[in-house]
Amino acid sequence: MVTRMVLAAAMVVAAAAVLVGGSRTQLKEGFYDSTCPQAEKIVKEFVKAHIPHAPAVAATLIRTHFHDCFVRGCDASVLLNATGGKKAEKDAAPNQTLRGFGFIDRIKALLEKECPGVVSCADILALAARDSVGVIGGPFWSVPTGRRDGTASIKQEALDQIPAPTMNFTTLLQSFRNKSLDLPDLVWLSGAHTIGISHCNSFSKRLYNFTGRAVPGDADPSLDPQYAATLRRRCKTLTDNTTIVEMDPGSFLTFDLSYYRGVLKRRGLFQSDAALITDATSKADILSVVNAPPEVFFQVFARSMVRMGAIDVKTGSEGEIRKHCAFVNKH
Ligand SMILES: *[C@@H]1O[C@H](CO)[C@@H](O)[C@H](O)[C@H]1NC(C)=O
Ligand SMILES: *[C@@H]1O[C@H](CO)[C@@H](O)[C@H](O)[C@H]1NC(C)=O
Ligand SMILES: *[C@@H]1O[C@H](CO)[C@@H](O)[C@H](O)[C@H]1NC(C)=O
Ligand SMILES: *[C@@H]1O[C@H](CO)[C@@H](O)[C@H](O)[C@H]1NC(C)=O
Ligand SMILES: *[C@@H]1O[C@H](CO)[C@@H](O)[C@H](O)[C@H]1NC(C)=O
Ligand SMILES: CC(=O)N[C@H]1CO[C@H](CO)[C@@H](O)[C@@H]1O
Repeated sequence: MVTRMVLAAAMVVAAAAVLVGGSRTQLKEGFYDSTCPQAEKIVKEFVKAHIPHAPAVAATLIRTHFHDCFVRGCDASVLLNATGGKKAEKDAAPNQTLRGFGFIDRIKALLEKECPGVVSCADILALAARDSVGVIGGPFWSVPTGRRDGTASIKQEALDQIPAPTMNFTTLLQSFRNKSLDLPDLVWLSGAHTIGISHCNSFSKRLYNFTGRAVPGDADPSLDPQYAATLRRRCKTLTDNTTIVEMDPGSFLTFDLSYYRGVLKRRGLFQSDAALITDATSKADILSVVNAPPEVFFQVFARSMVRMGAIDVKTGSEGEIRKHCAFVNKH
């Protein structure tokens, strides 16, 4: 019953999702149909050719798209390099492990050859994130396009606006609401943790120093003690910033429901994962989706990706179409 409601809500909202950006010029599906008809195909072919050899990049692309949208809207500001000694979003702590930049730059070069100055870096990122989910067993959905690229990228904004892995449910939901996203968006976009990896120091406080006393046994009580012990064998110290751990062990390269099964067993890696079952509505939504066919999760995930991809987008004559994704155009 709950499952059917989640699914029905997903379908209703998906139809209206592009309106999230506001009443200005909107994104639309097939924006490049006449100006660069091969655009989506070129992105998809590149992703299909390269992600199978580097599946971890799929997680990176989703995360980069997410970080982009949460700071200044989805305008590819996250892709800009620092200039003139000022640090860019790329240089902020949460962004330092985003490694999809070269990947996007290579797709951009192909598109500049095909139709110079037409396809934005922000759209390339949104399309590549979508296509990489499909390649690793997840859903395919229509991505509304027509985003324009921003011309600024400021490190401090990334530090302030990207939700931290240490946040509790209240703060997480507030950071999503600040971007016009809602509780289901928080719950289903977290599902992207079904793929990907983390450095130990992003969560090792939960293993060794949860209350700040740093005494043996000072672990996060919301983490399954057996799993905490397993993680302590991998992450041997509080400061280990080199060892890598899978977010969804055993299934971290497949887009599936096992992340949520782990969270329900109190085996989410981050406090922000554990937080999802501290709220009754969120927990009920997760339970219903975990007990439904994967297509239900695919639907709600795609719906939330479309909503996220519409955050504060620049359209029409705003911003620019960058020639190189790492640099604003010279005028
Ligand atoms: C952007 O900066 C990074 C280092 O932060 C560097 O590795 C990369 O080559 C730069 N990109 C370009 C196109 O210069
Ligand atoms: C959540 O975190 C915020 C900020 O750290 C804190 O003020 C609030 O009390 C916390 N809420 C709960 C329910 O723990
Ligand atoms: C939400 O936005 C308000 C107002 O801009 C800001 O003060 C607050 O820190 C934001 N909260 C989160 C969790 O990002
Ligand atoms: C443990 O956490 C506390 C409070 O966050 C901090 O002051 C302390 O330095 C940490 N201990 C270690 C060994 O890092
Ligand atoms: C890891 O920590 C060491 C020692 O604190 C530091 O020198 C190094 O730059 C860090 N590496 C990364 C990737 O953050
Ligand atoms: C360059 C930079 O921003 N480094 C930060 C990386 O993240 C750690 C922990 O979040 C910070 O302590 C560093 O300052």
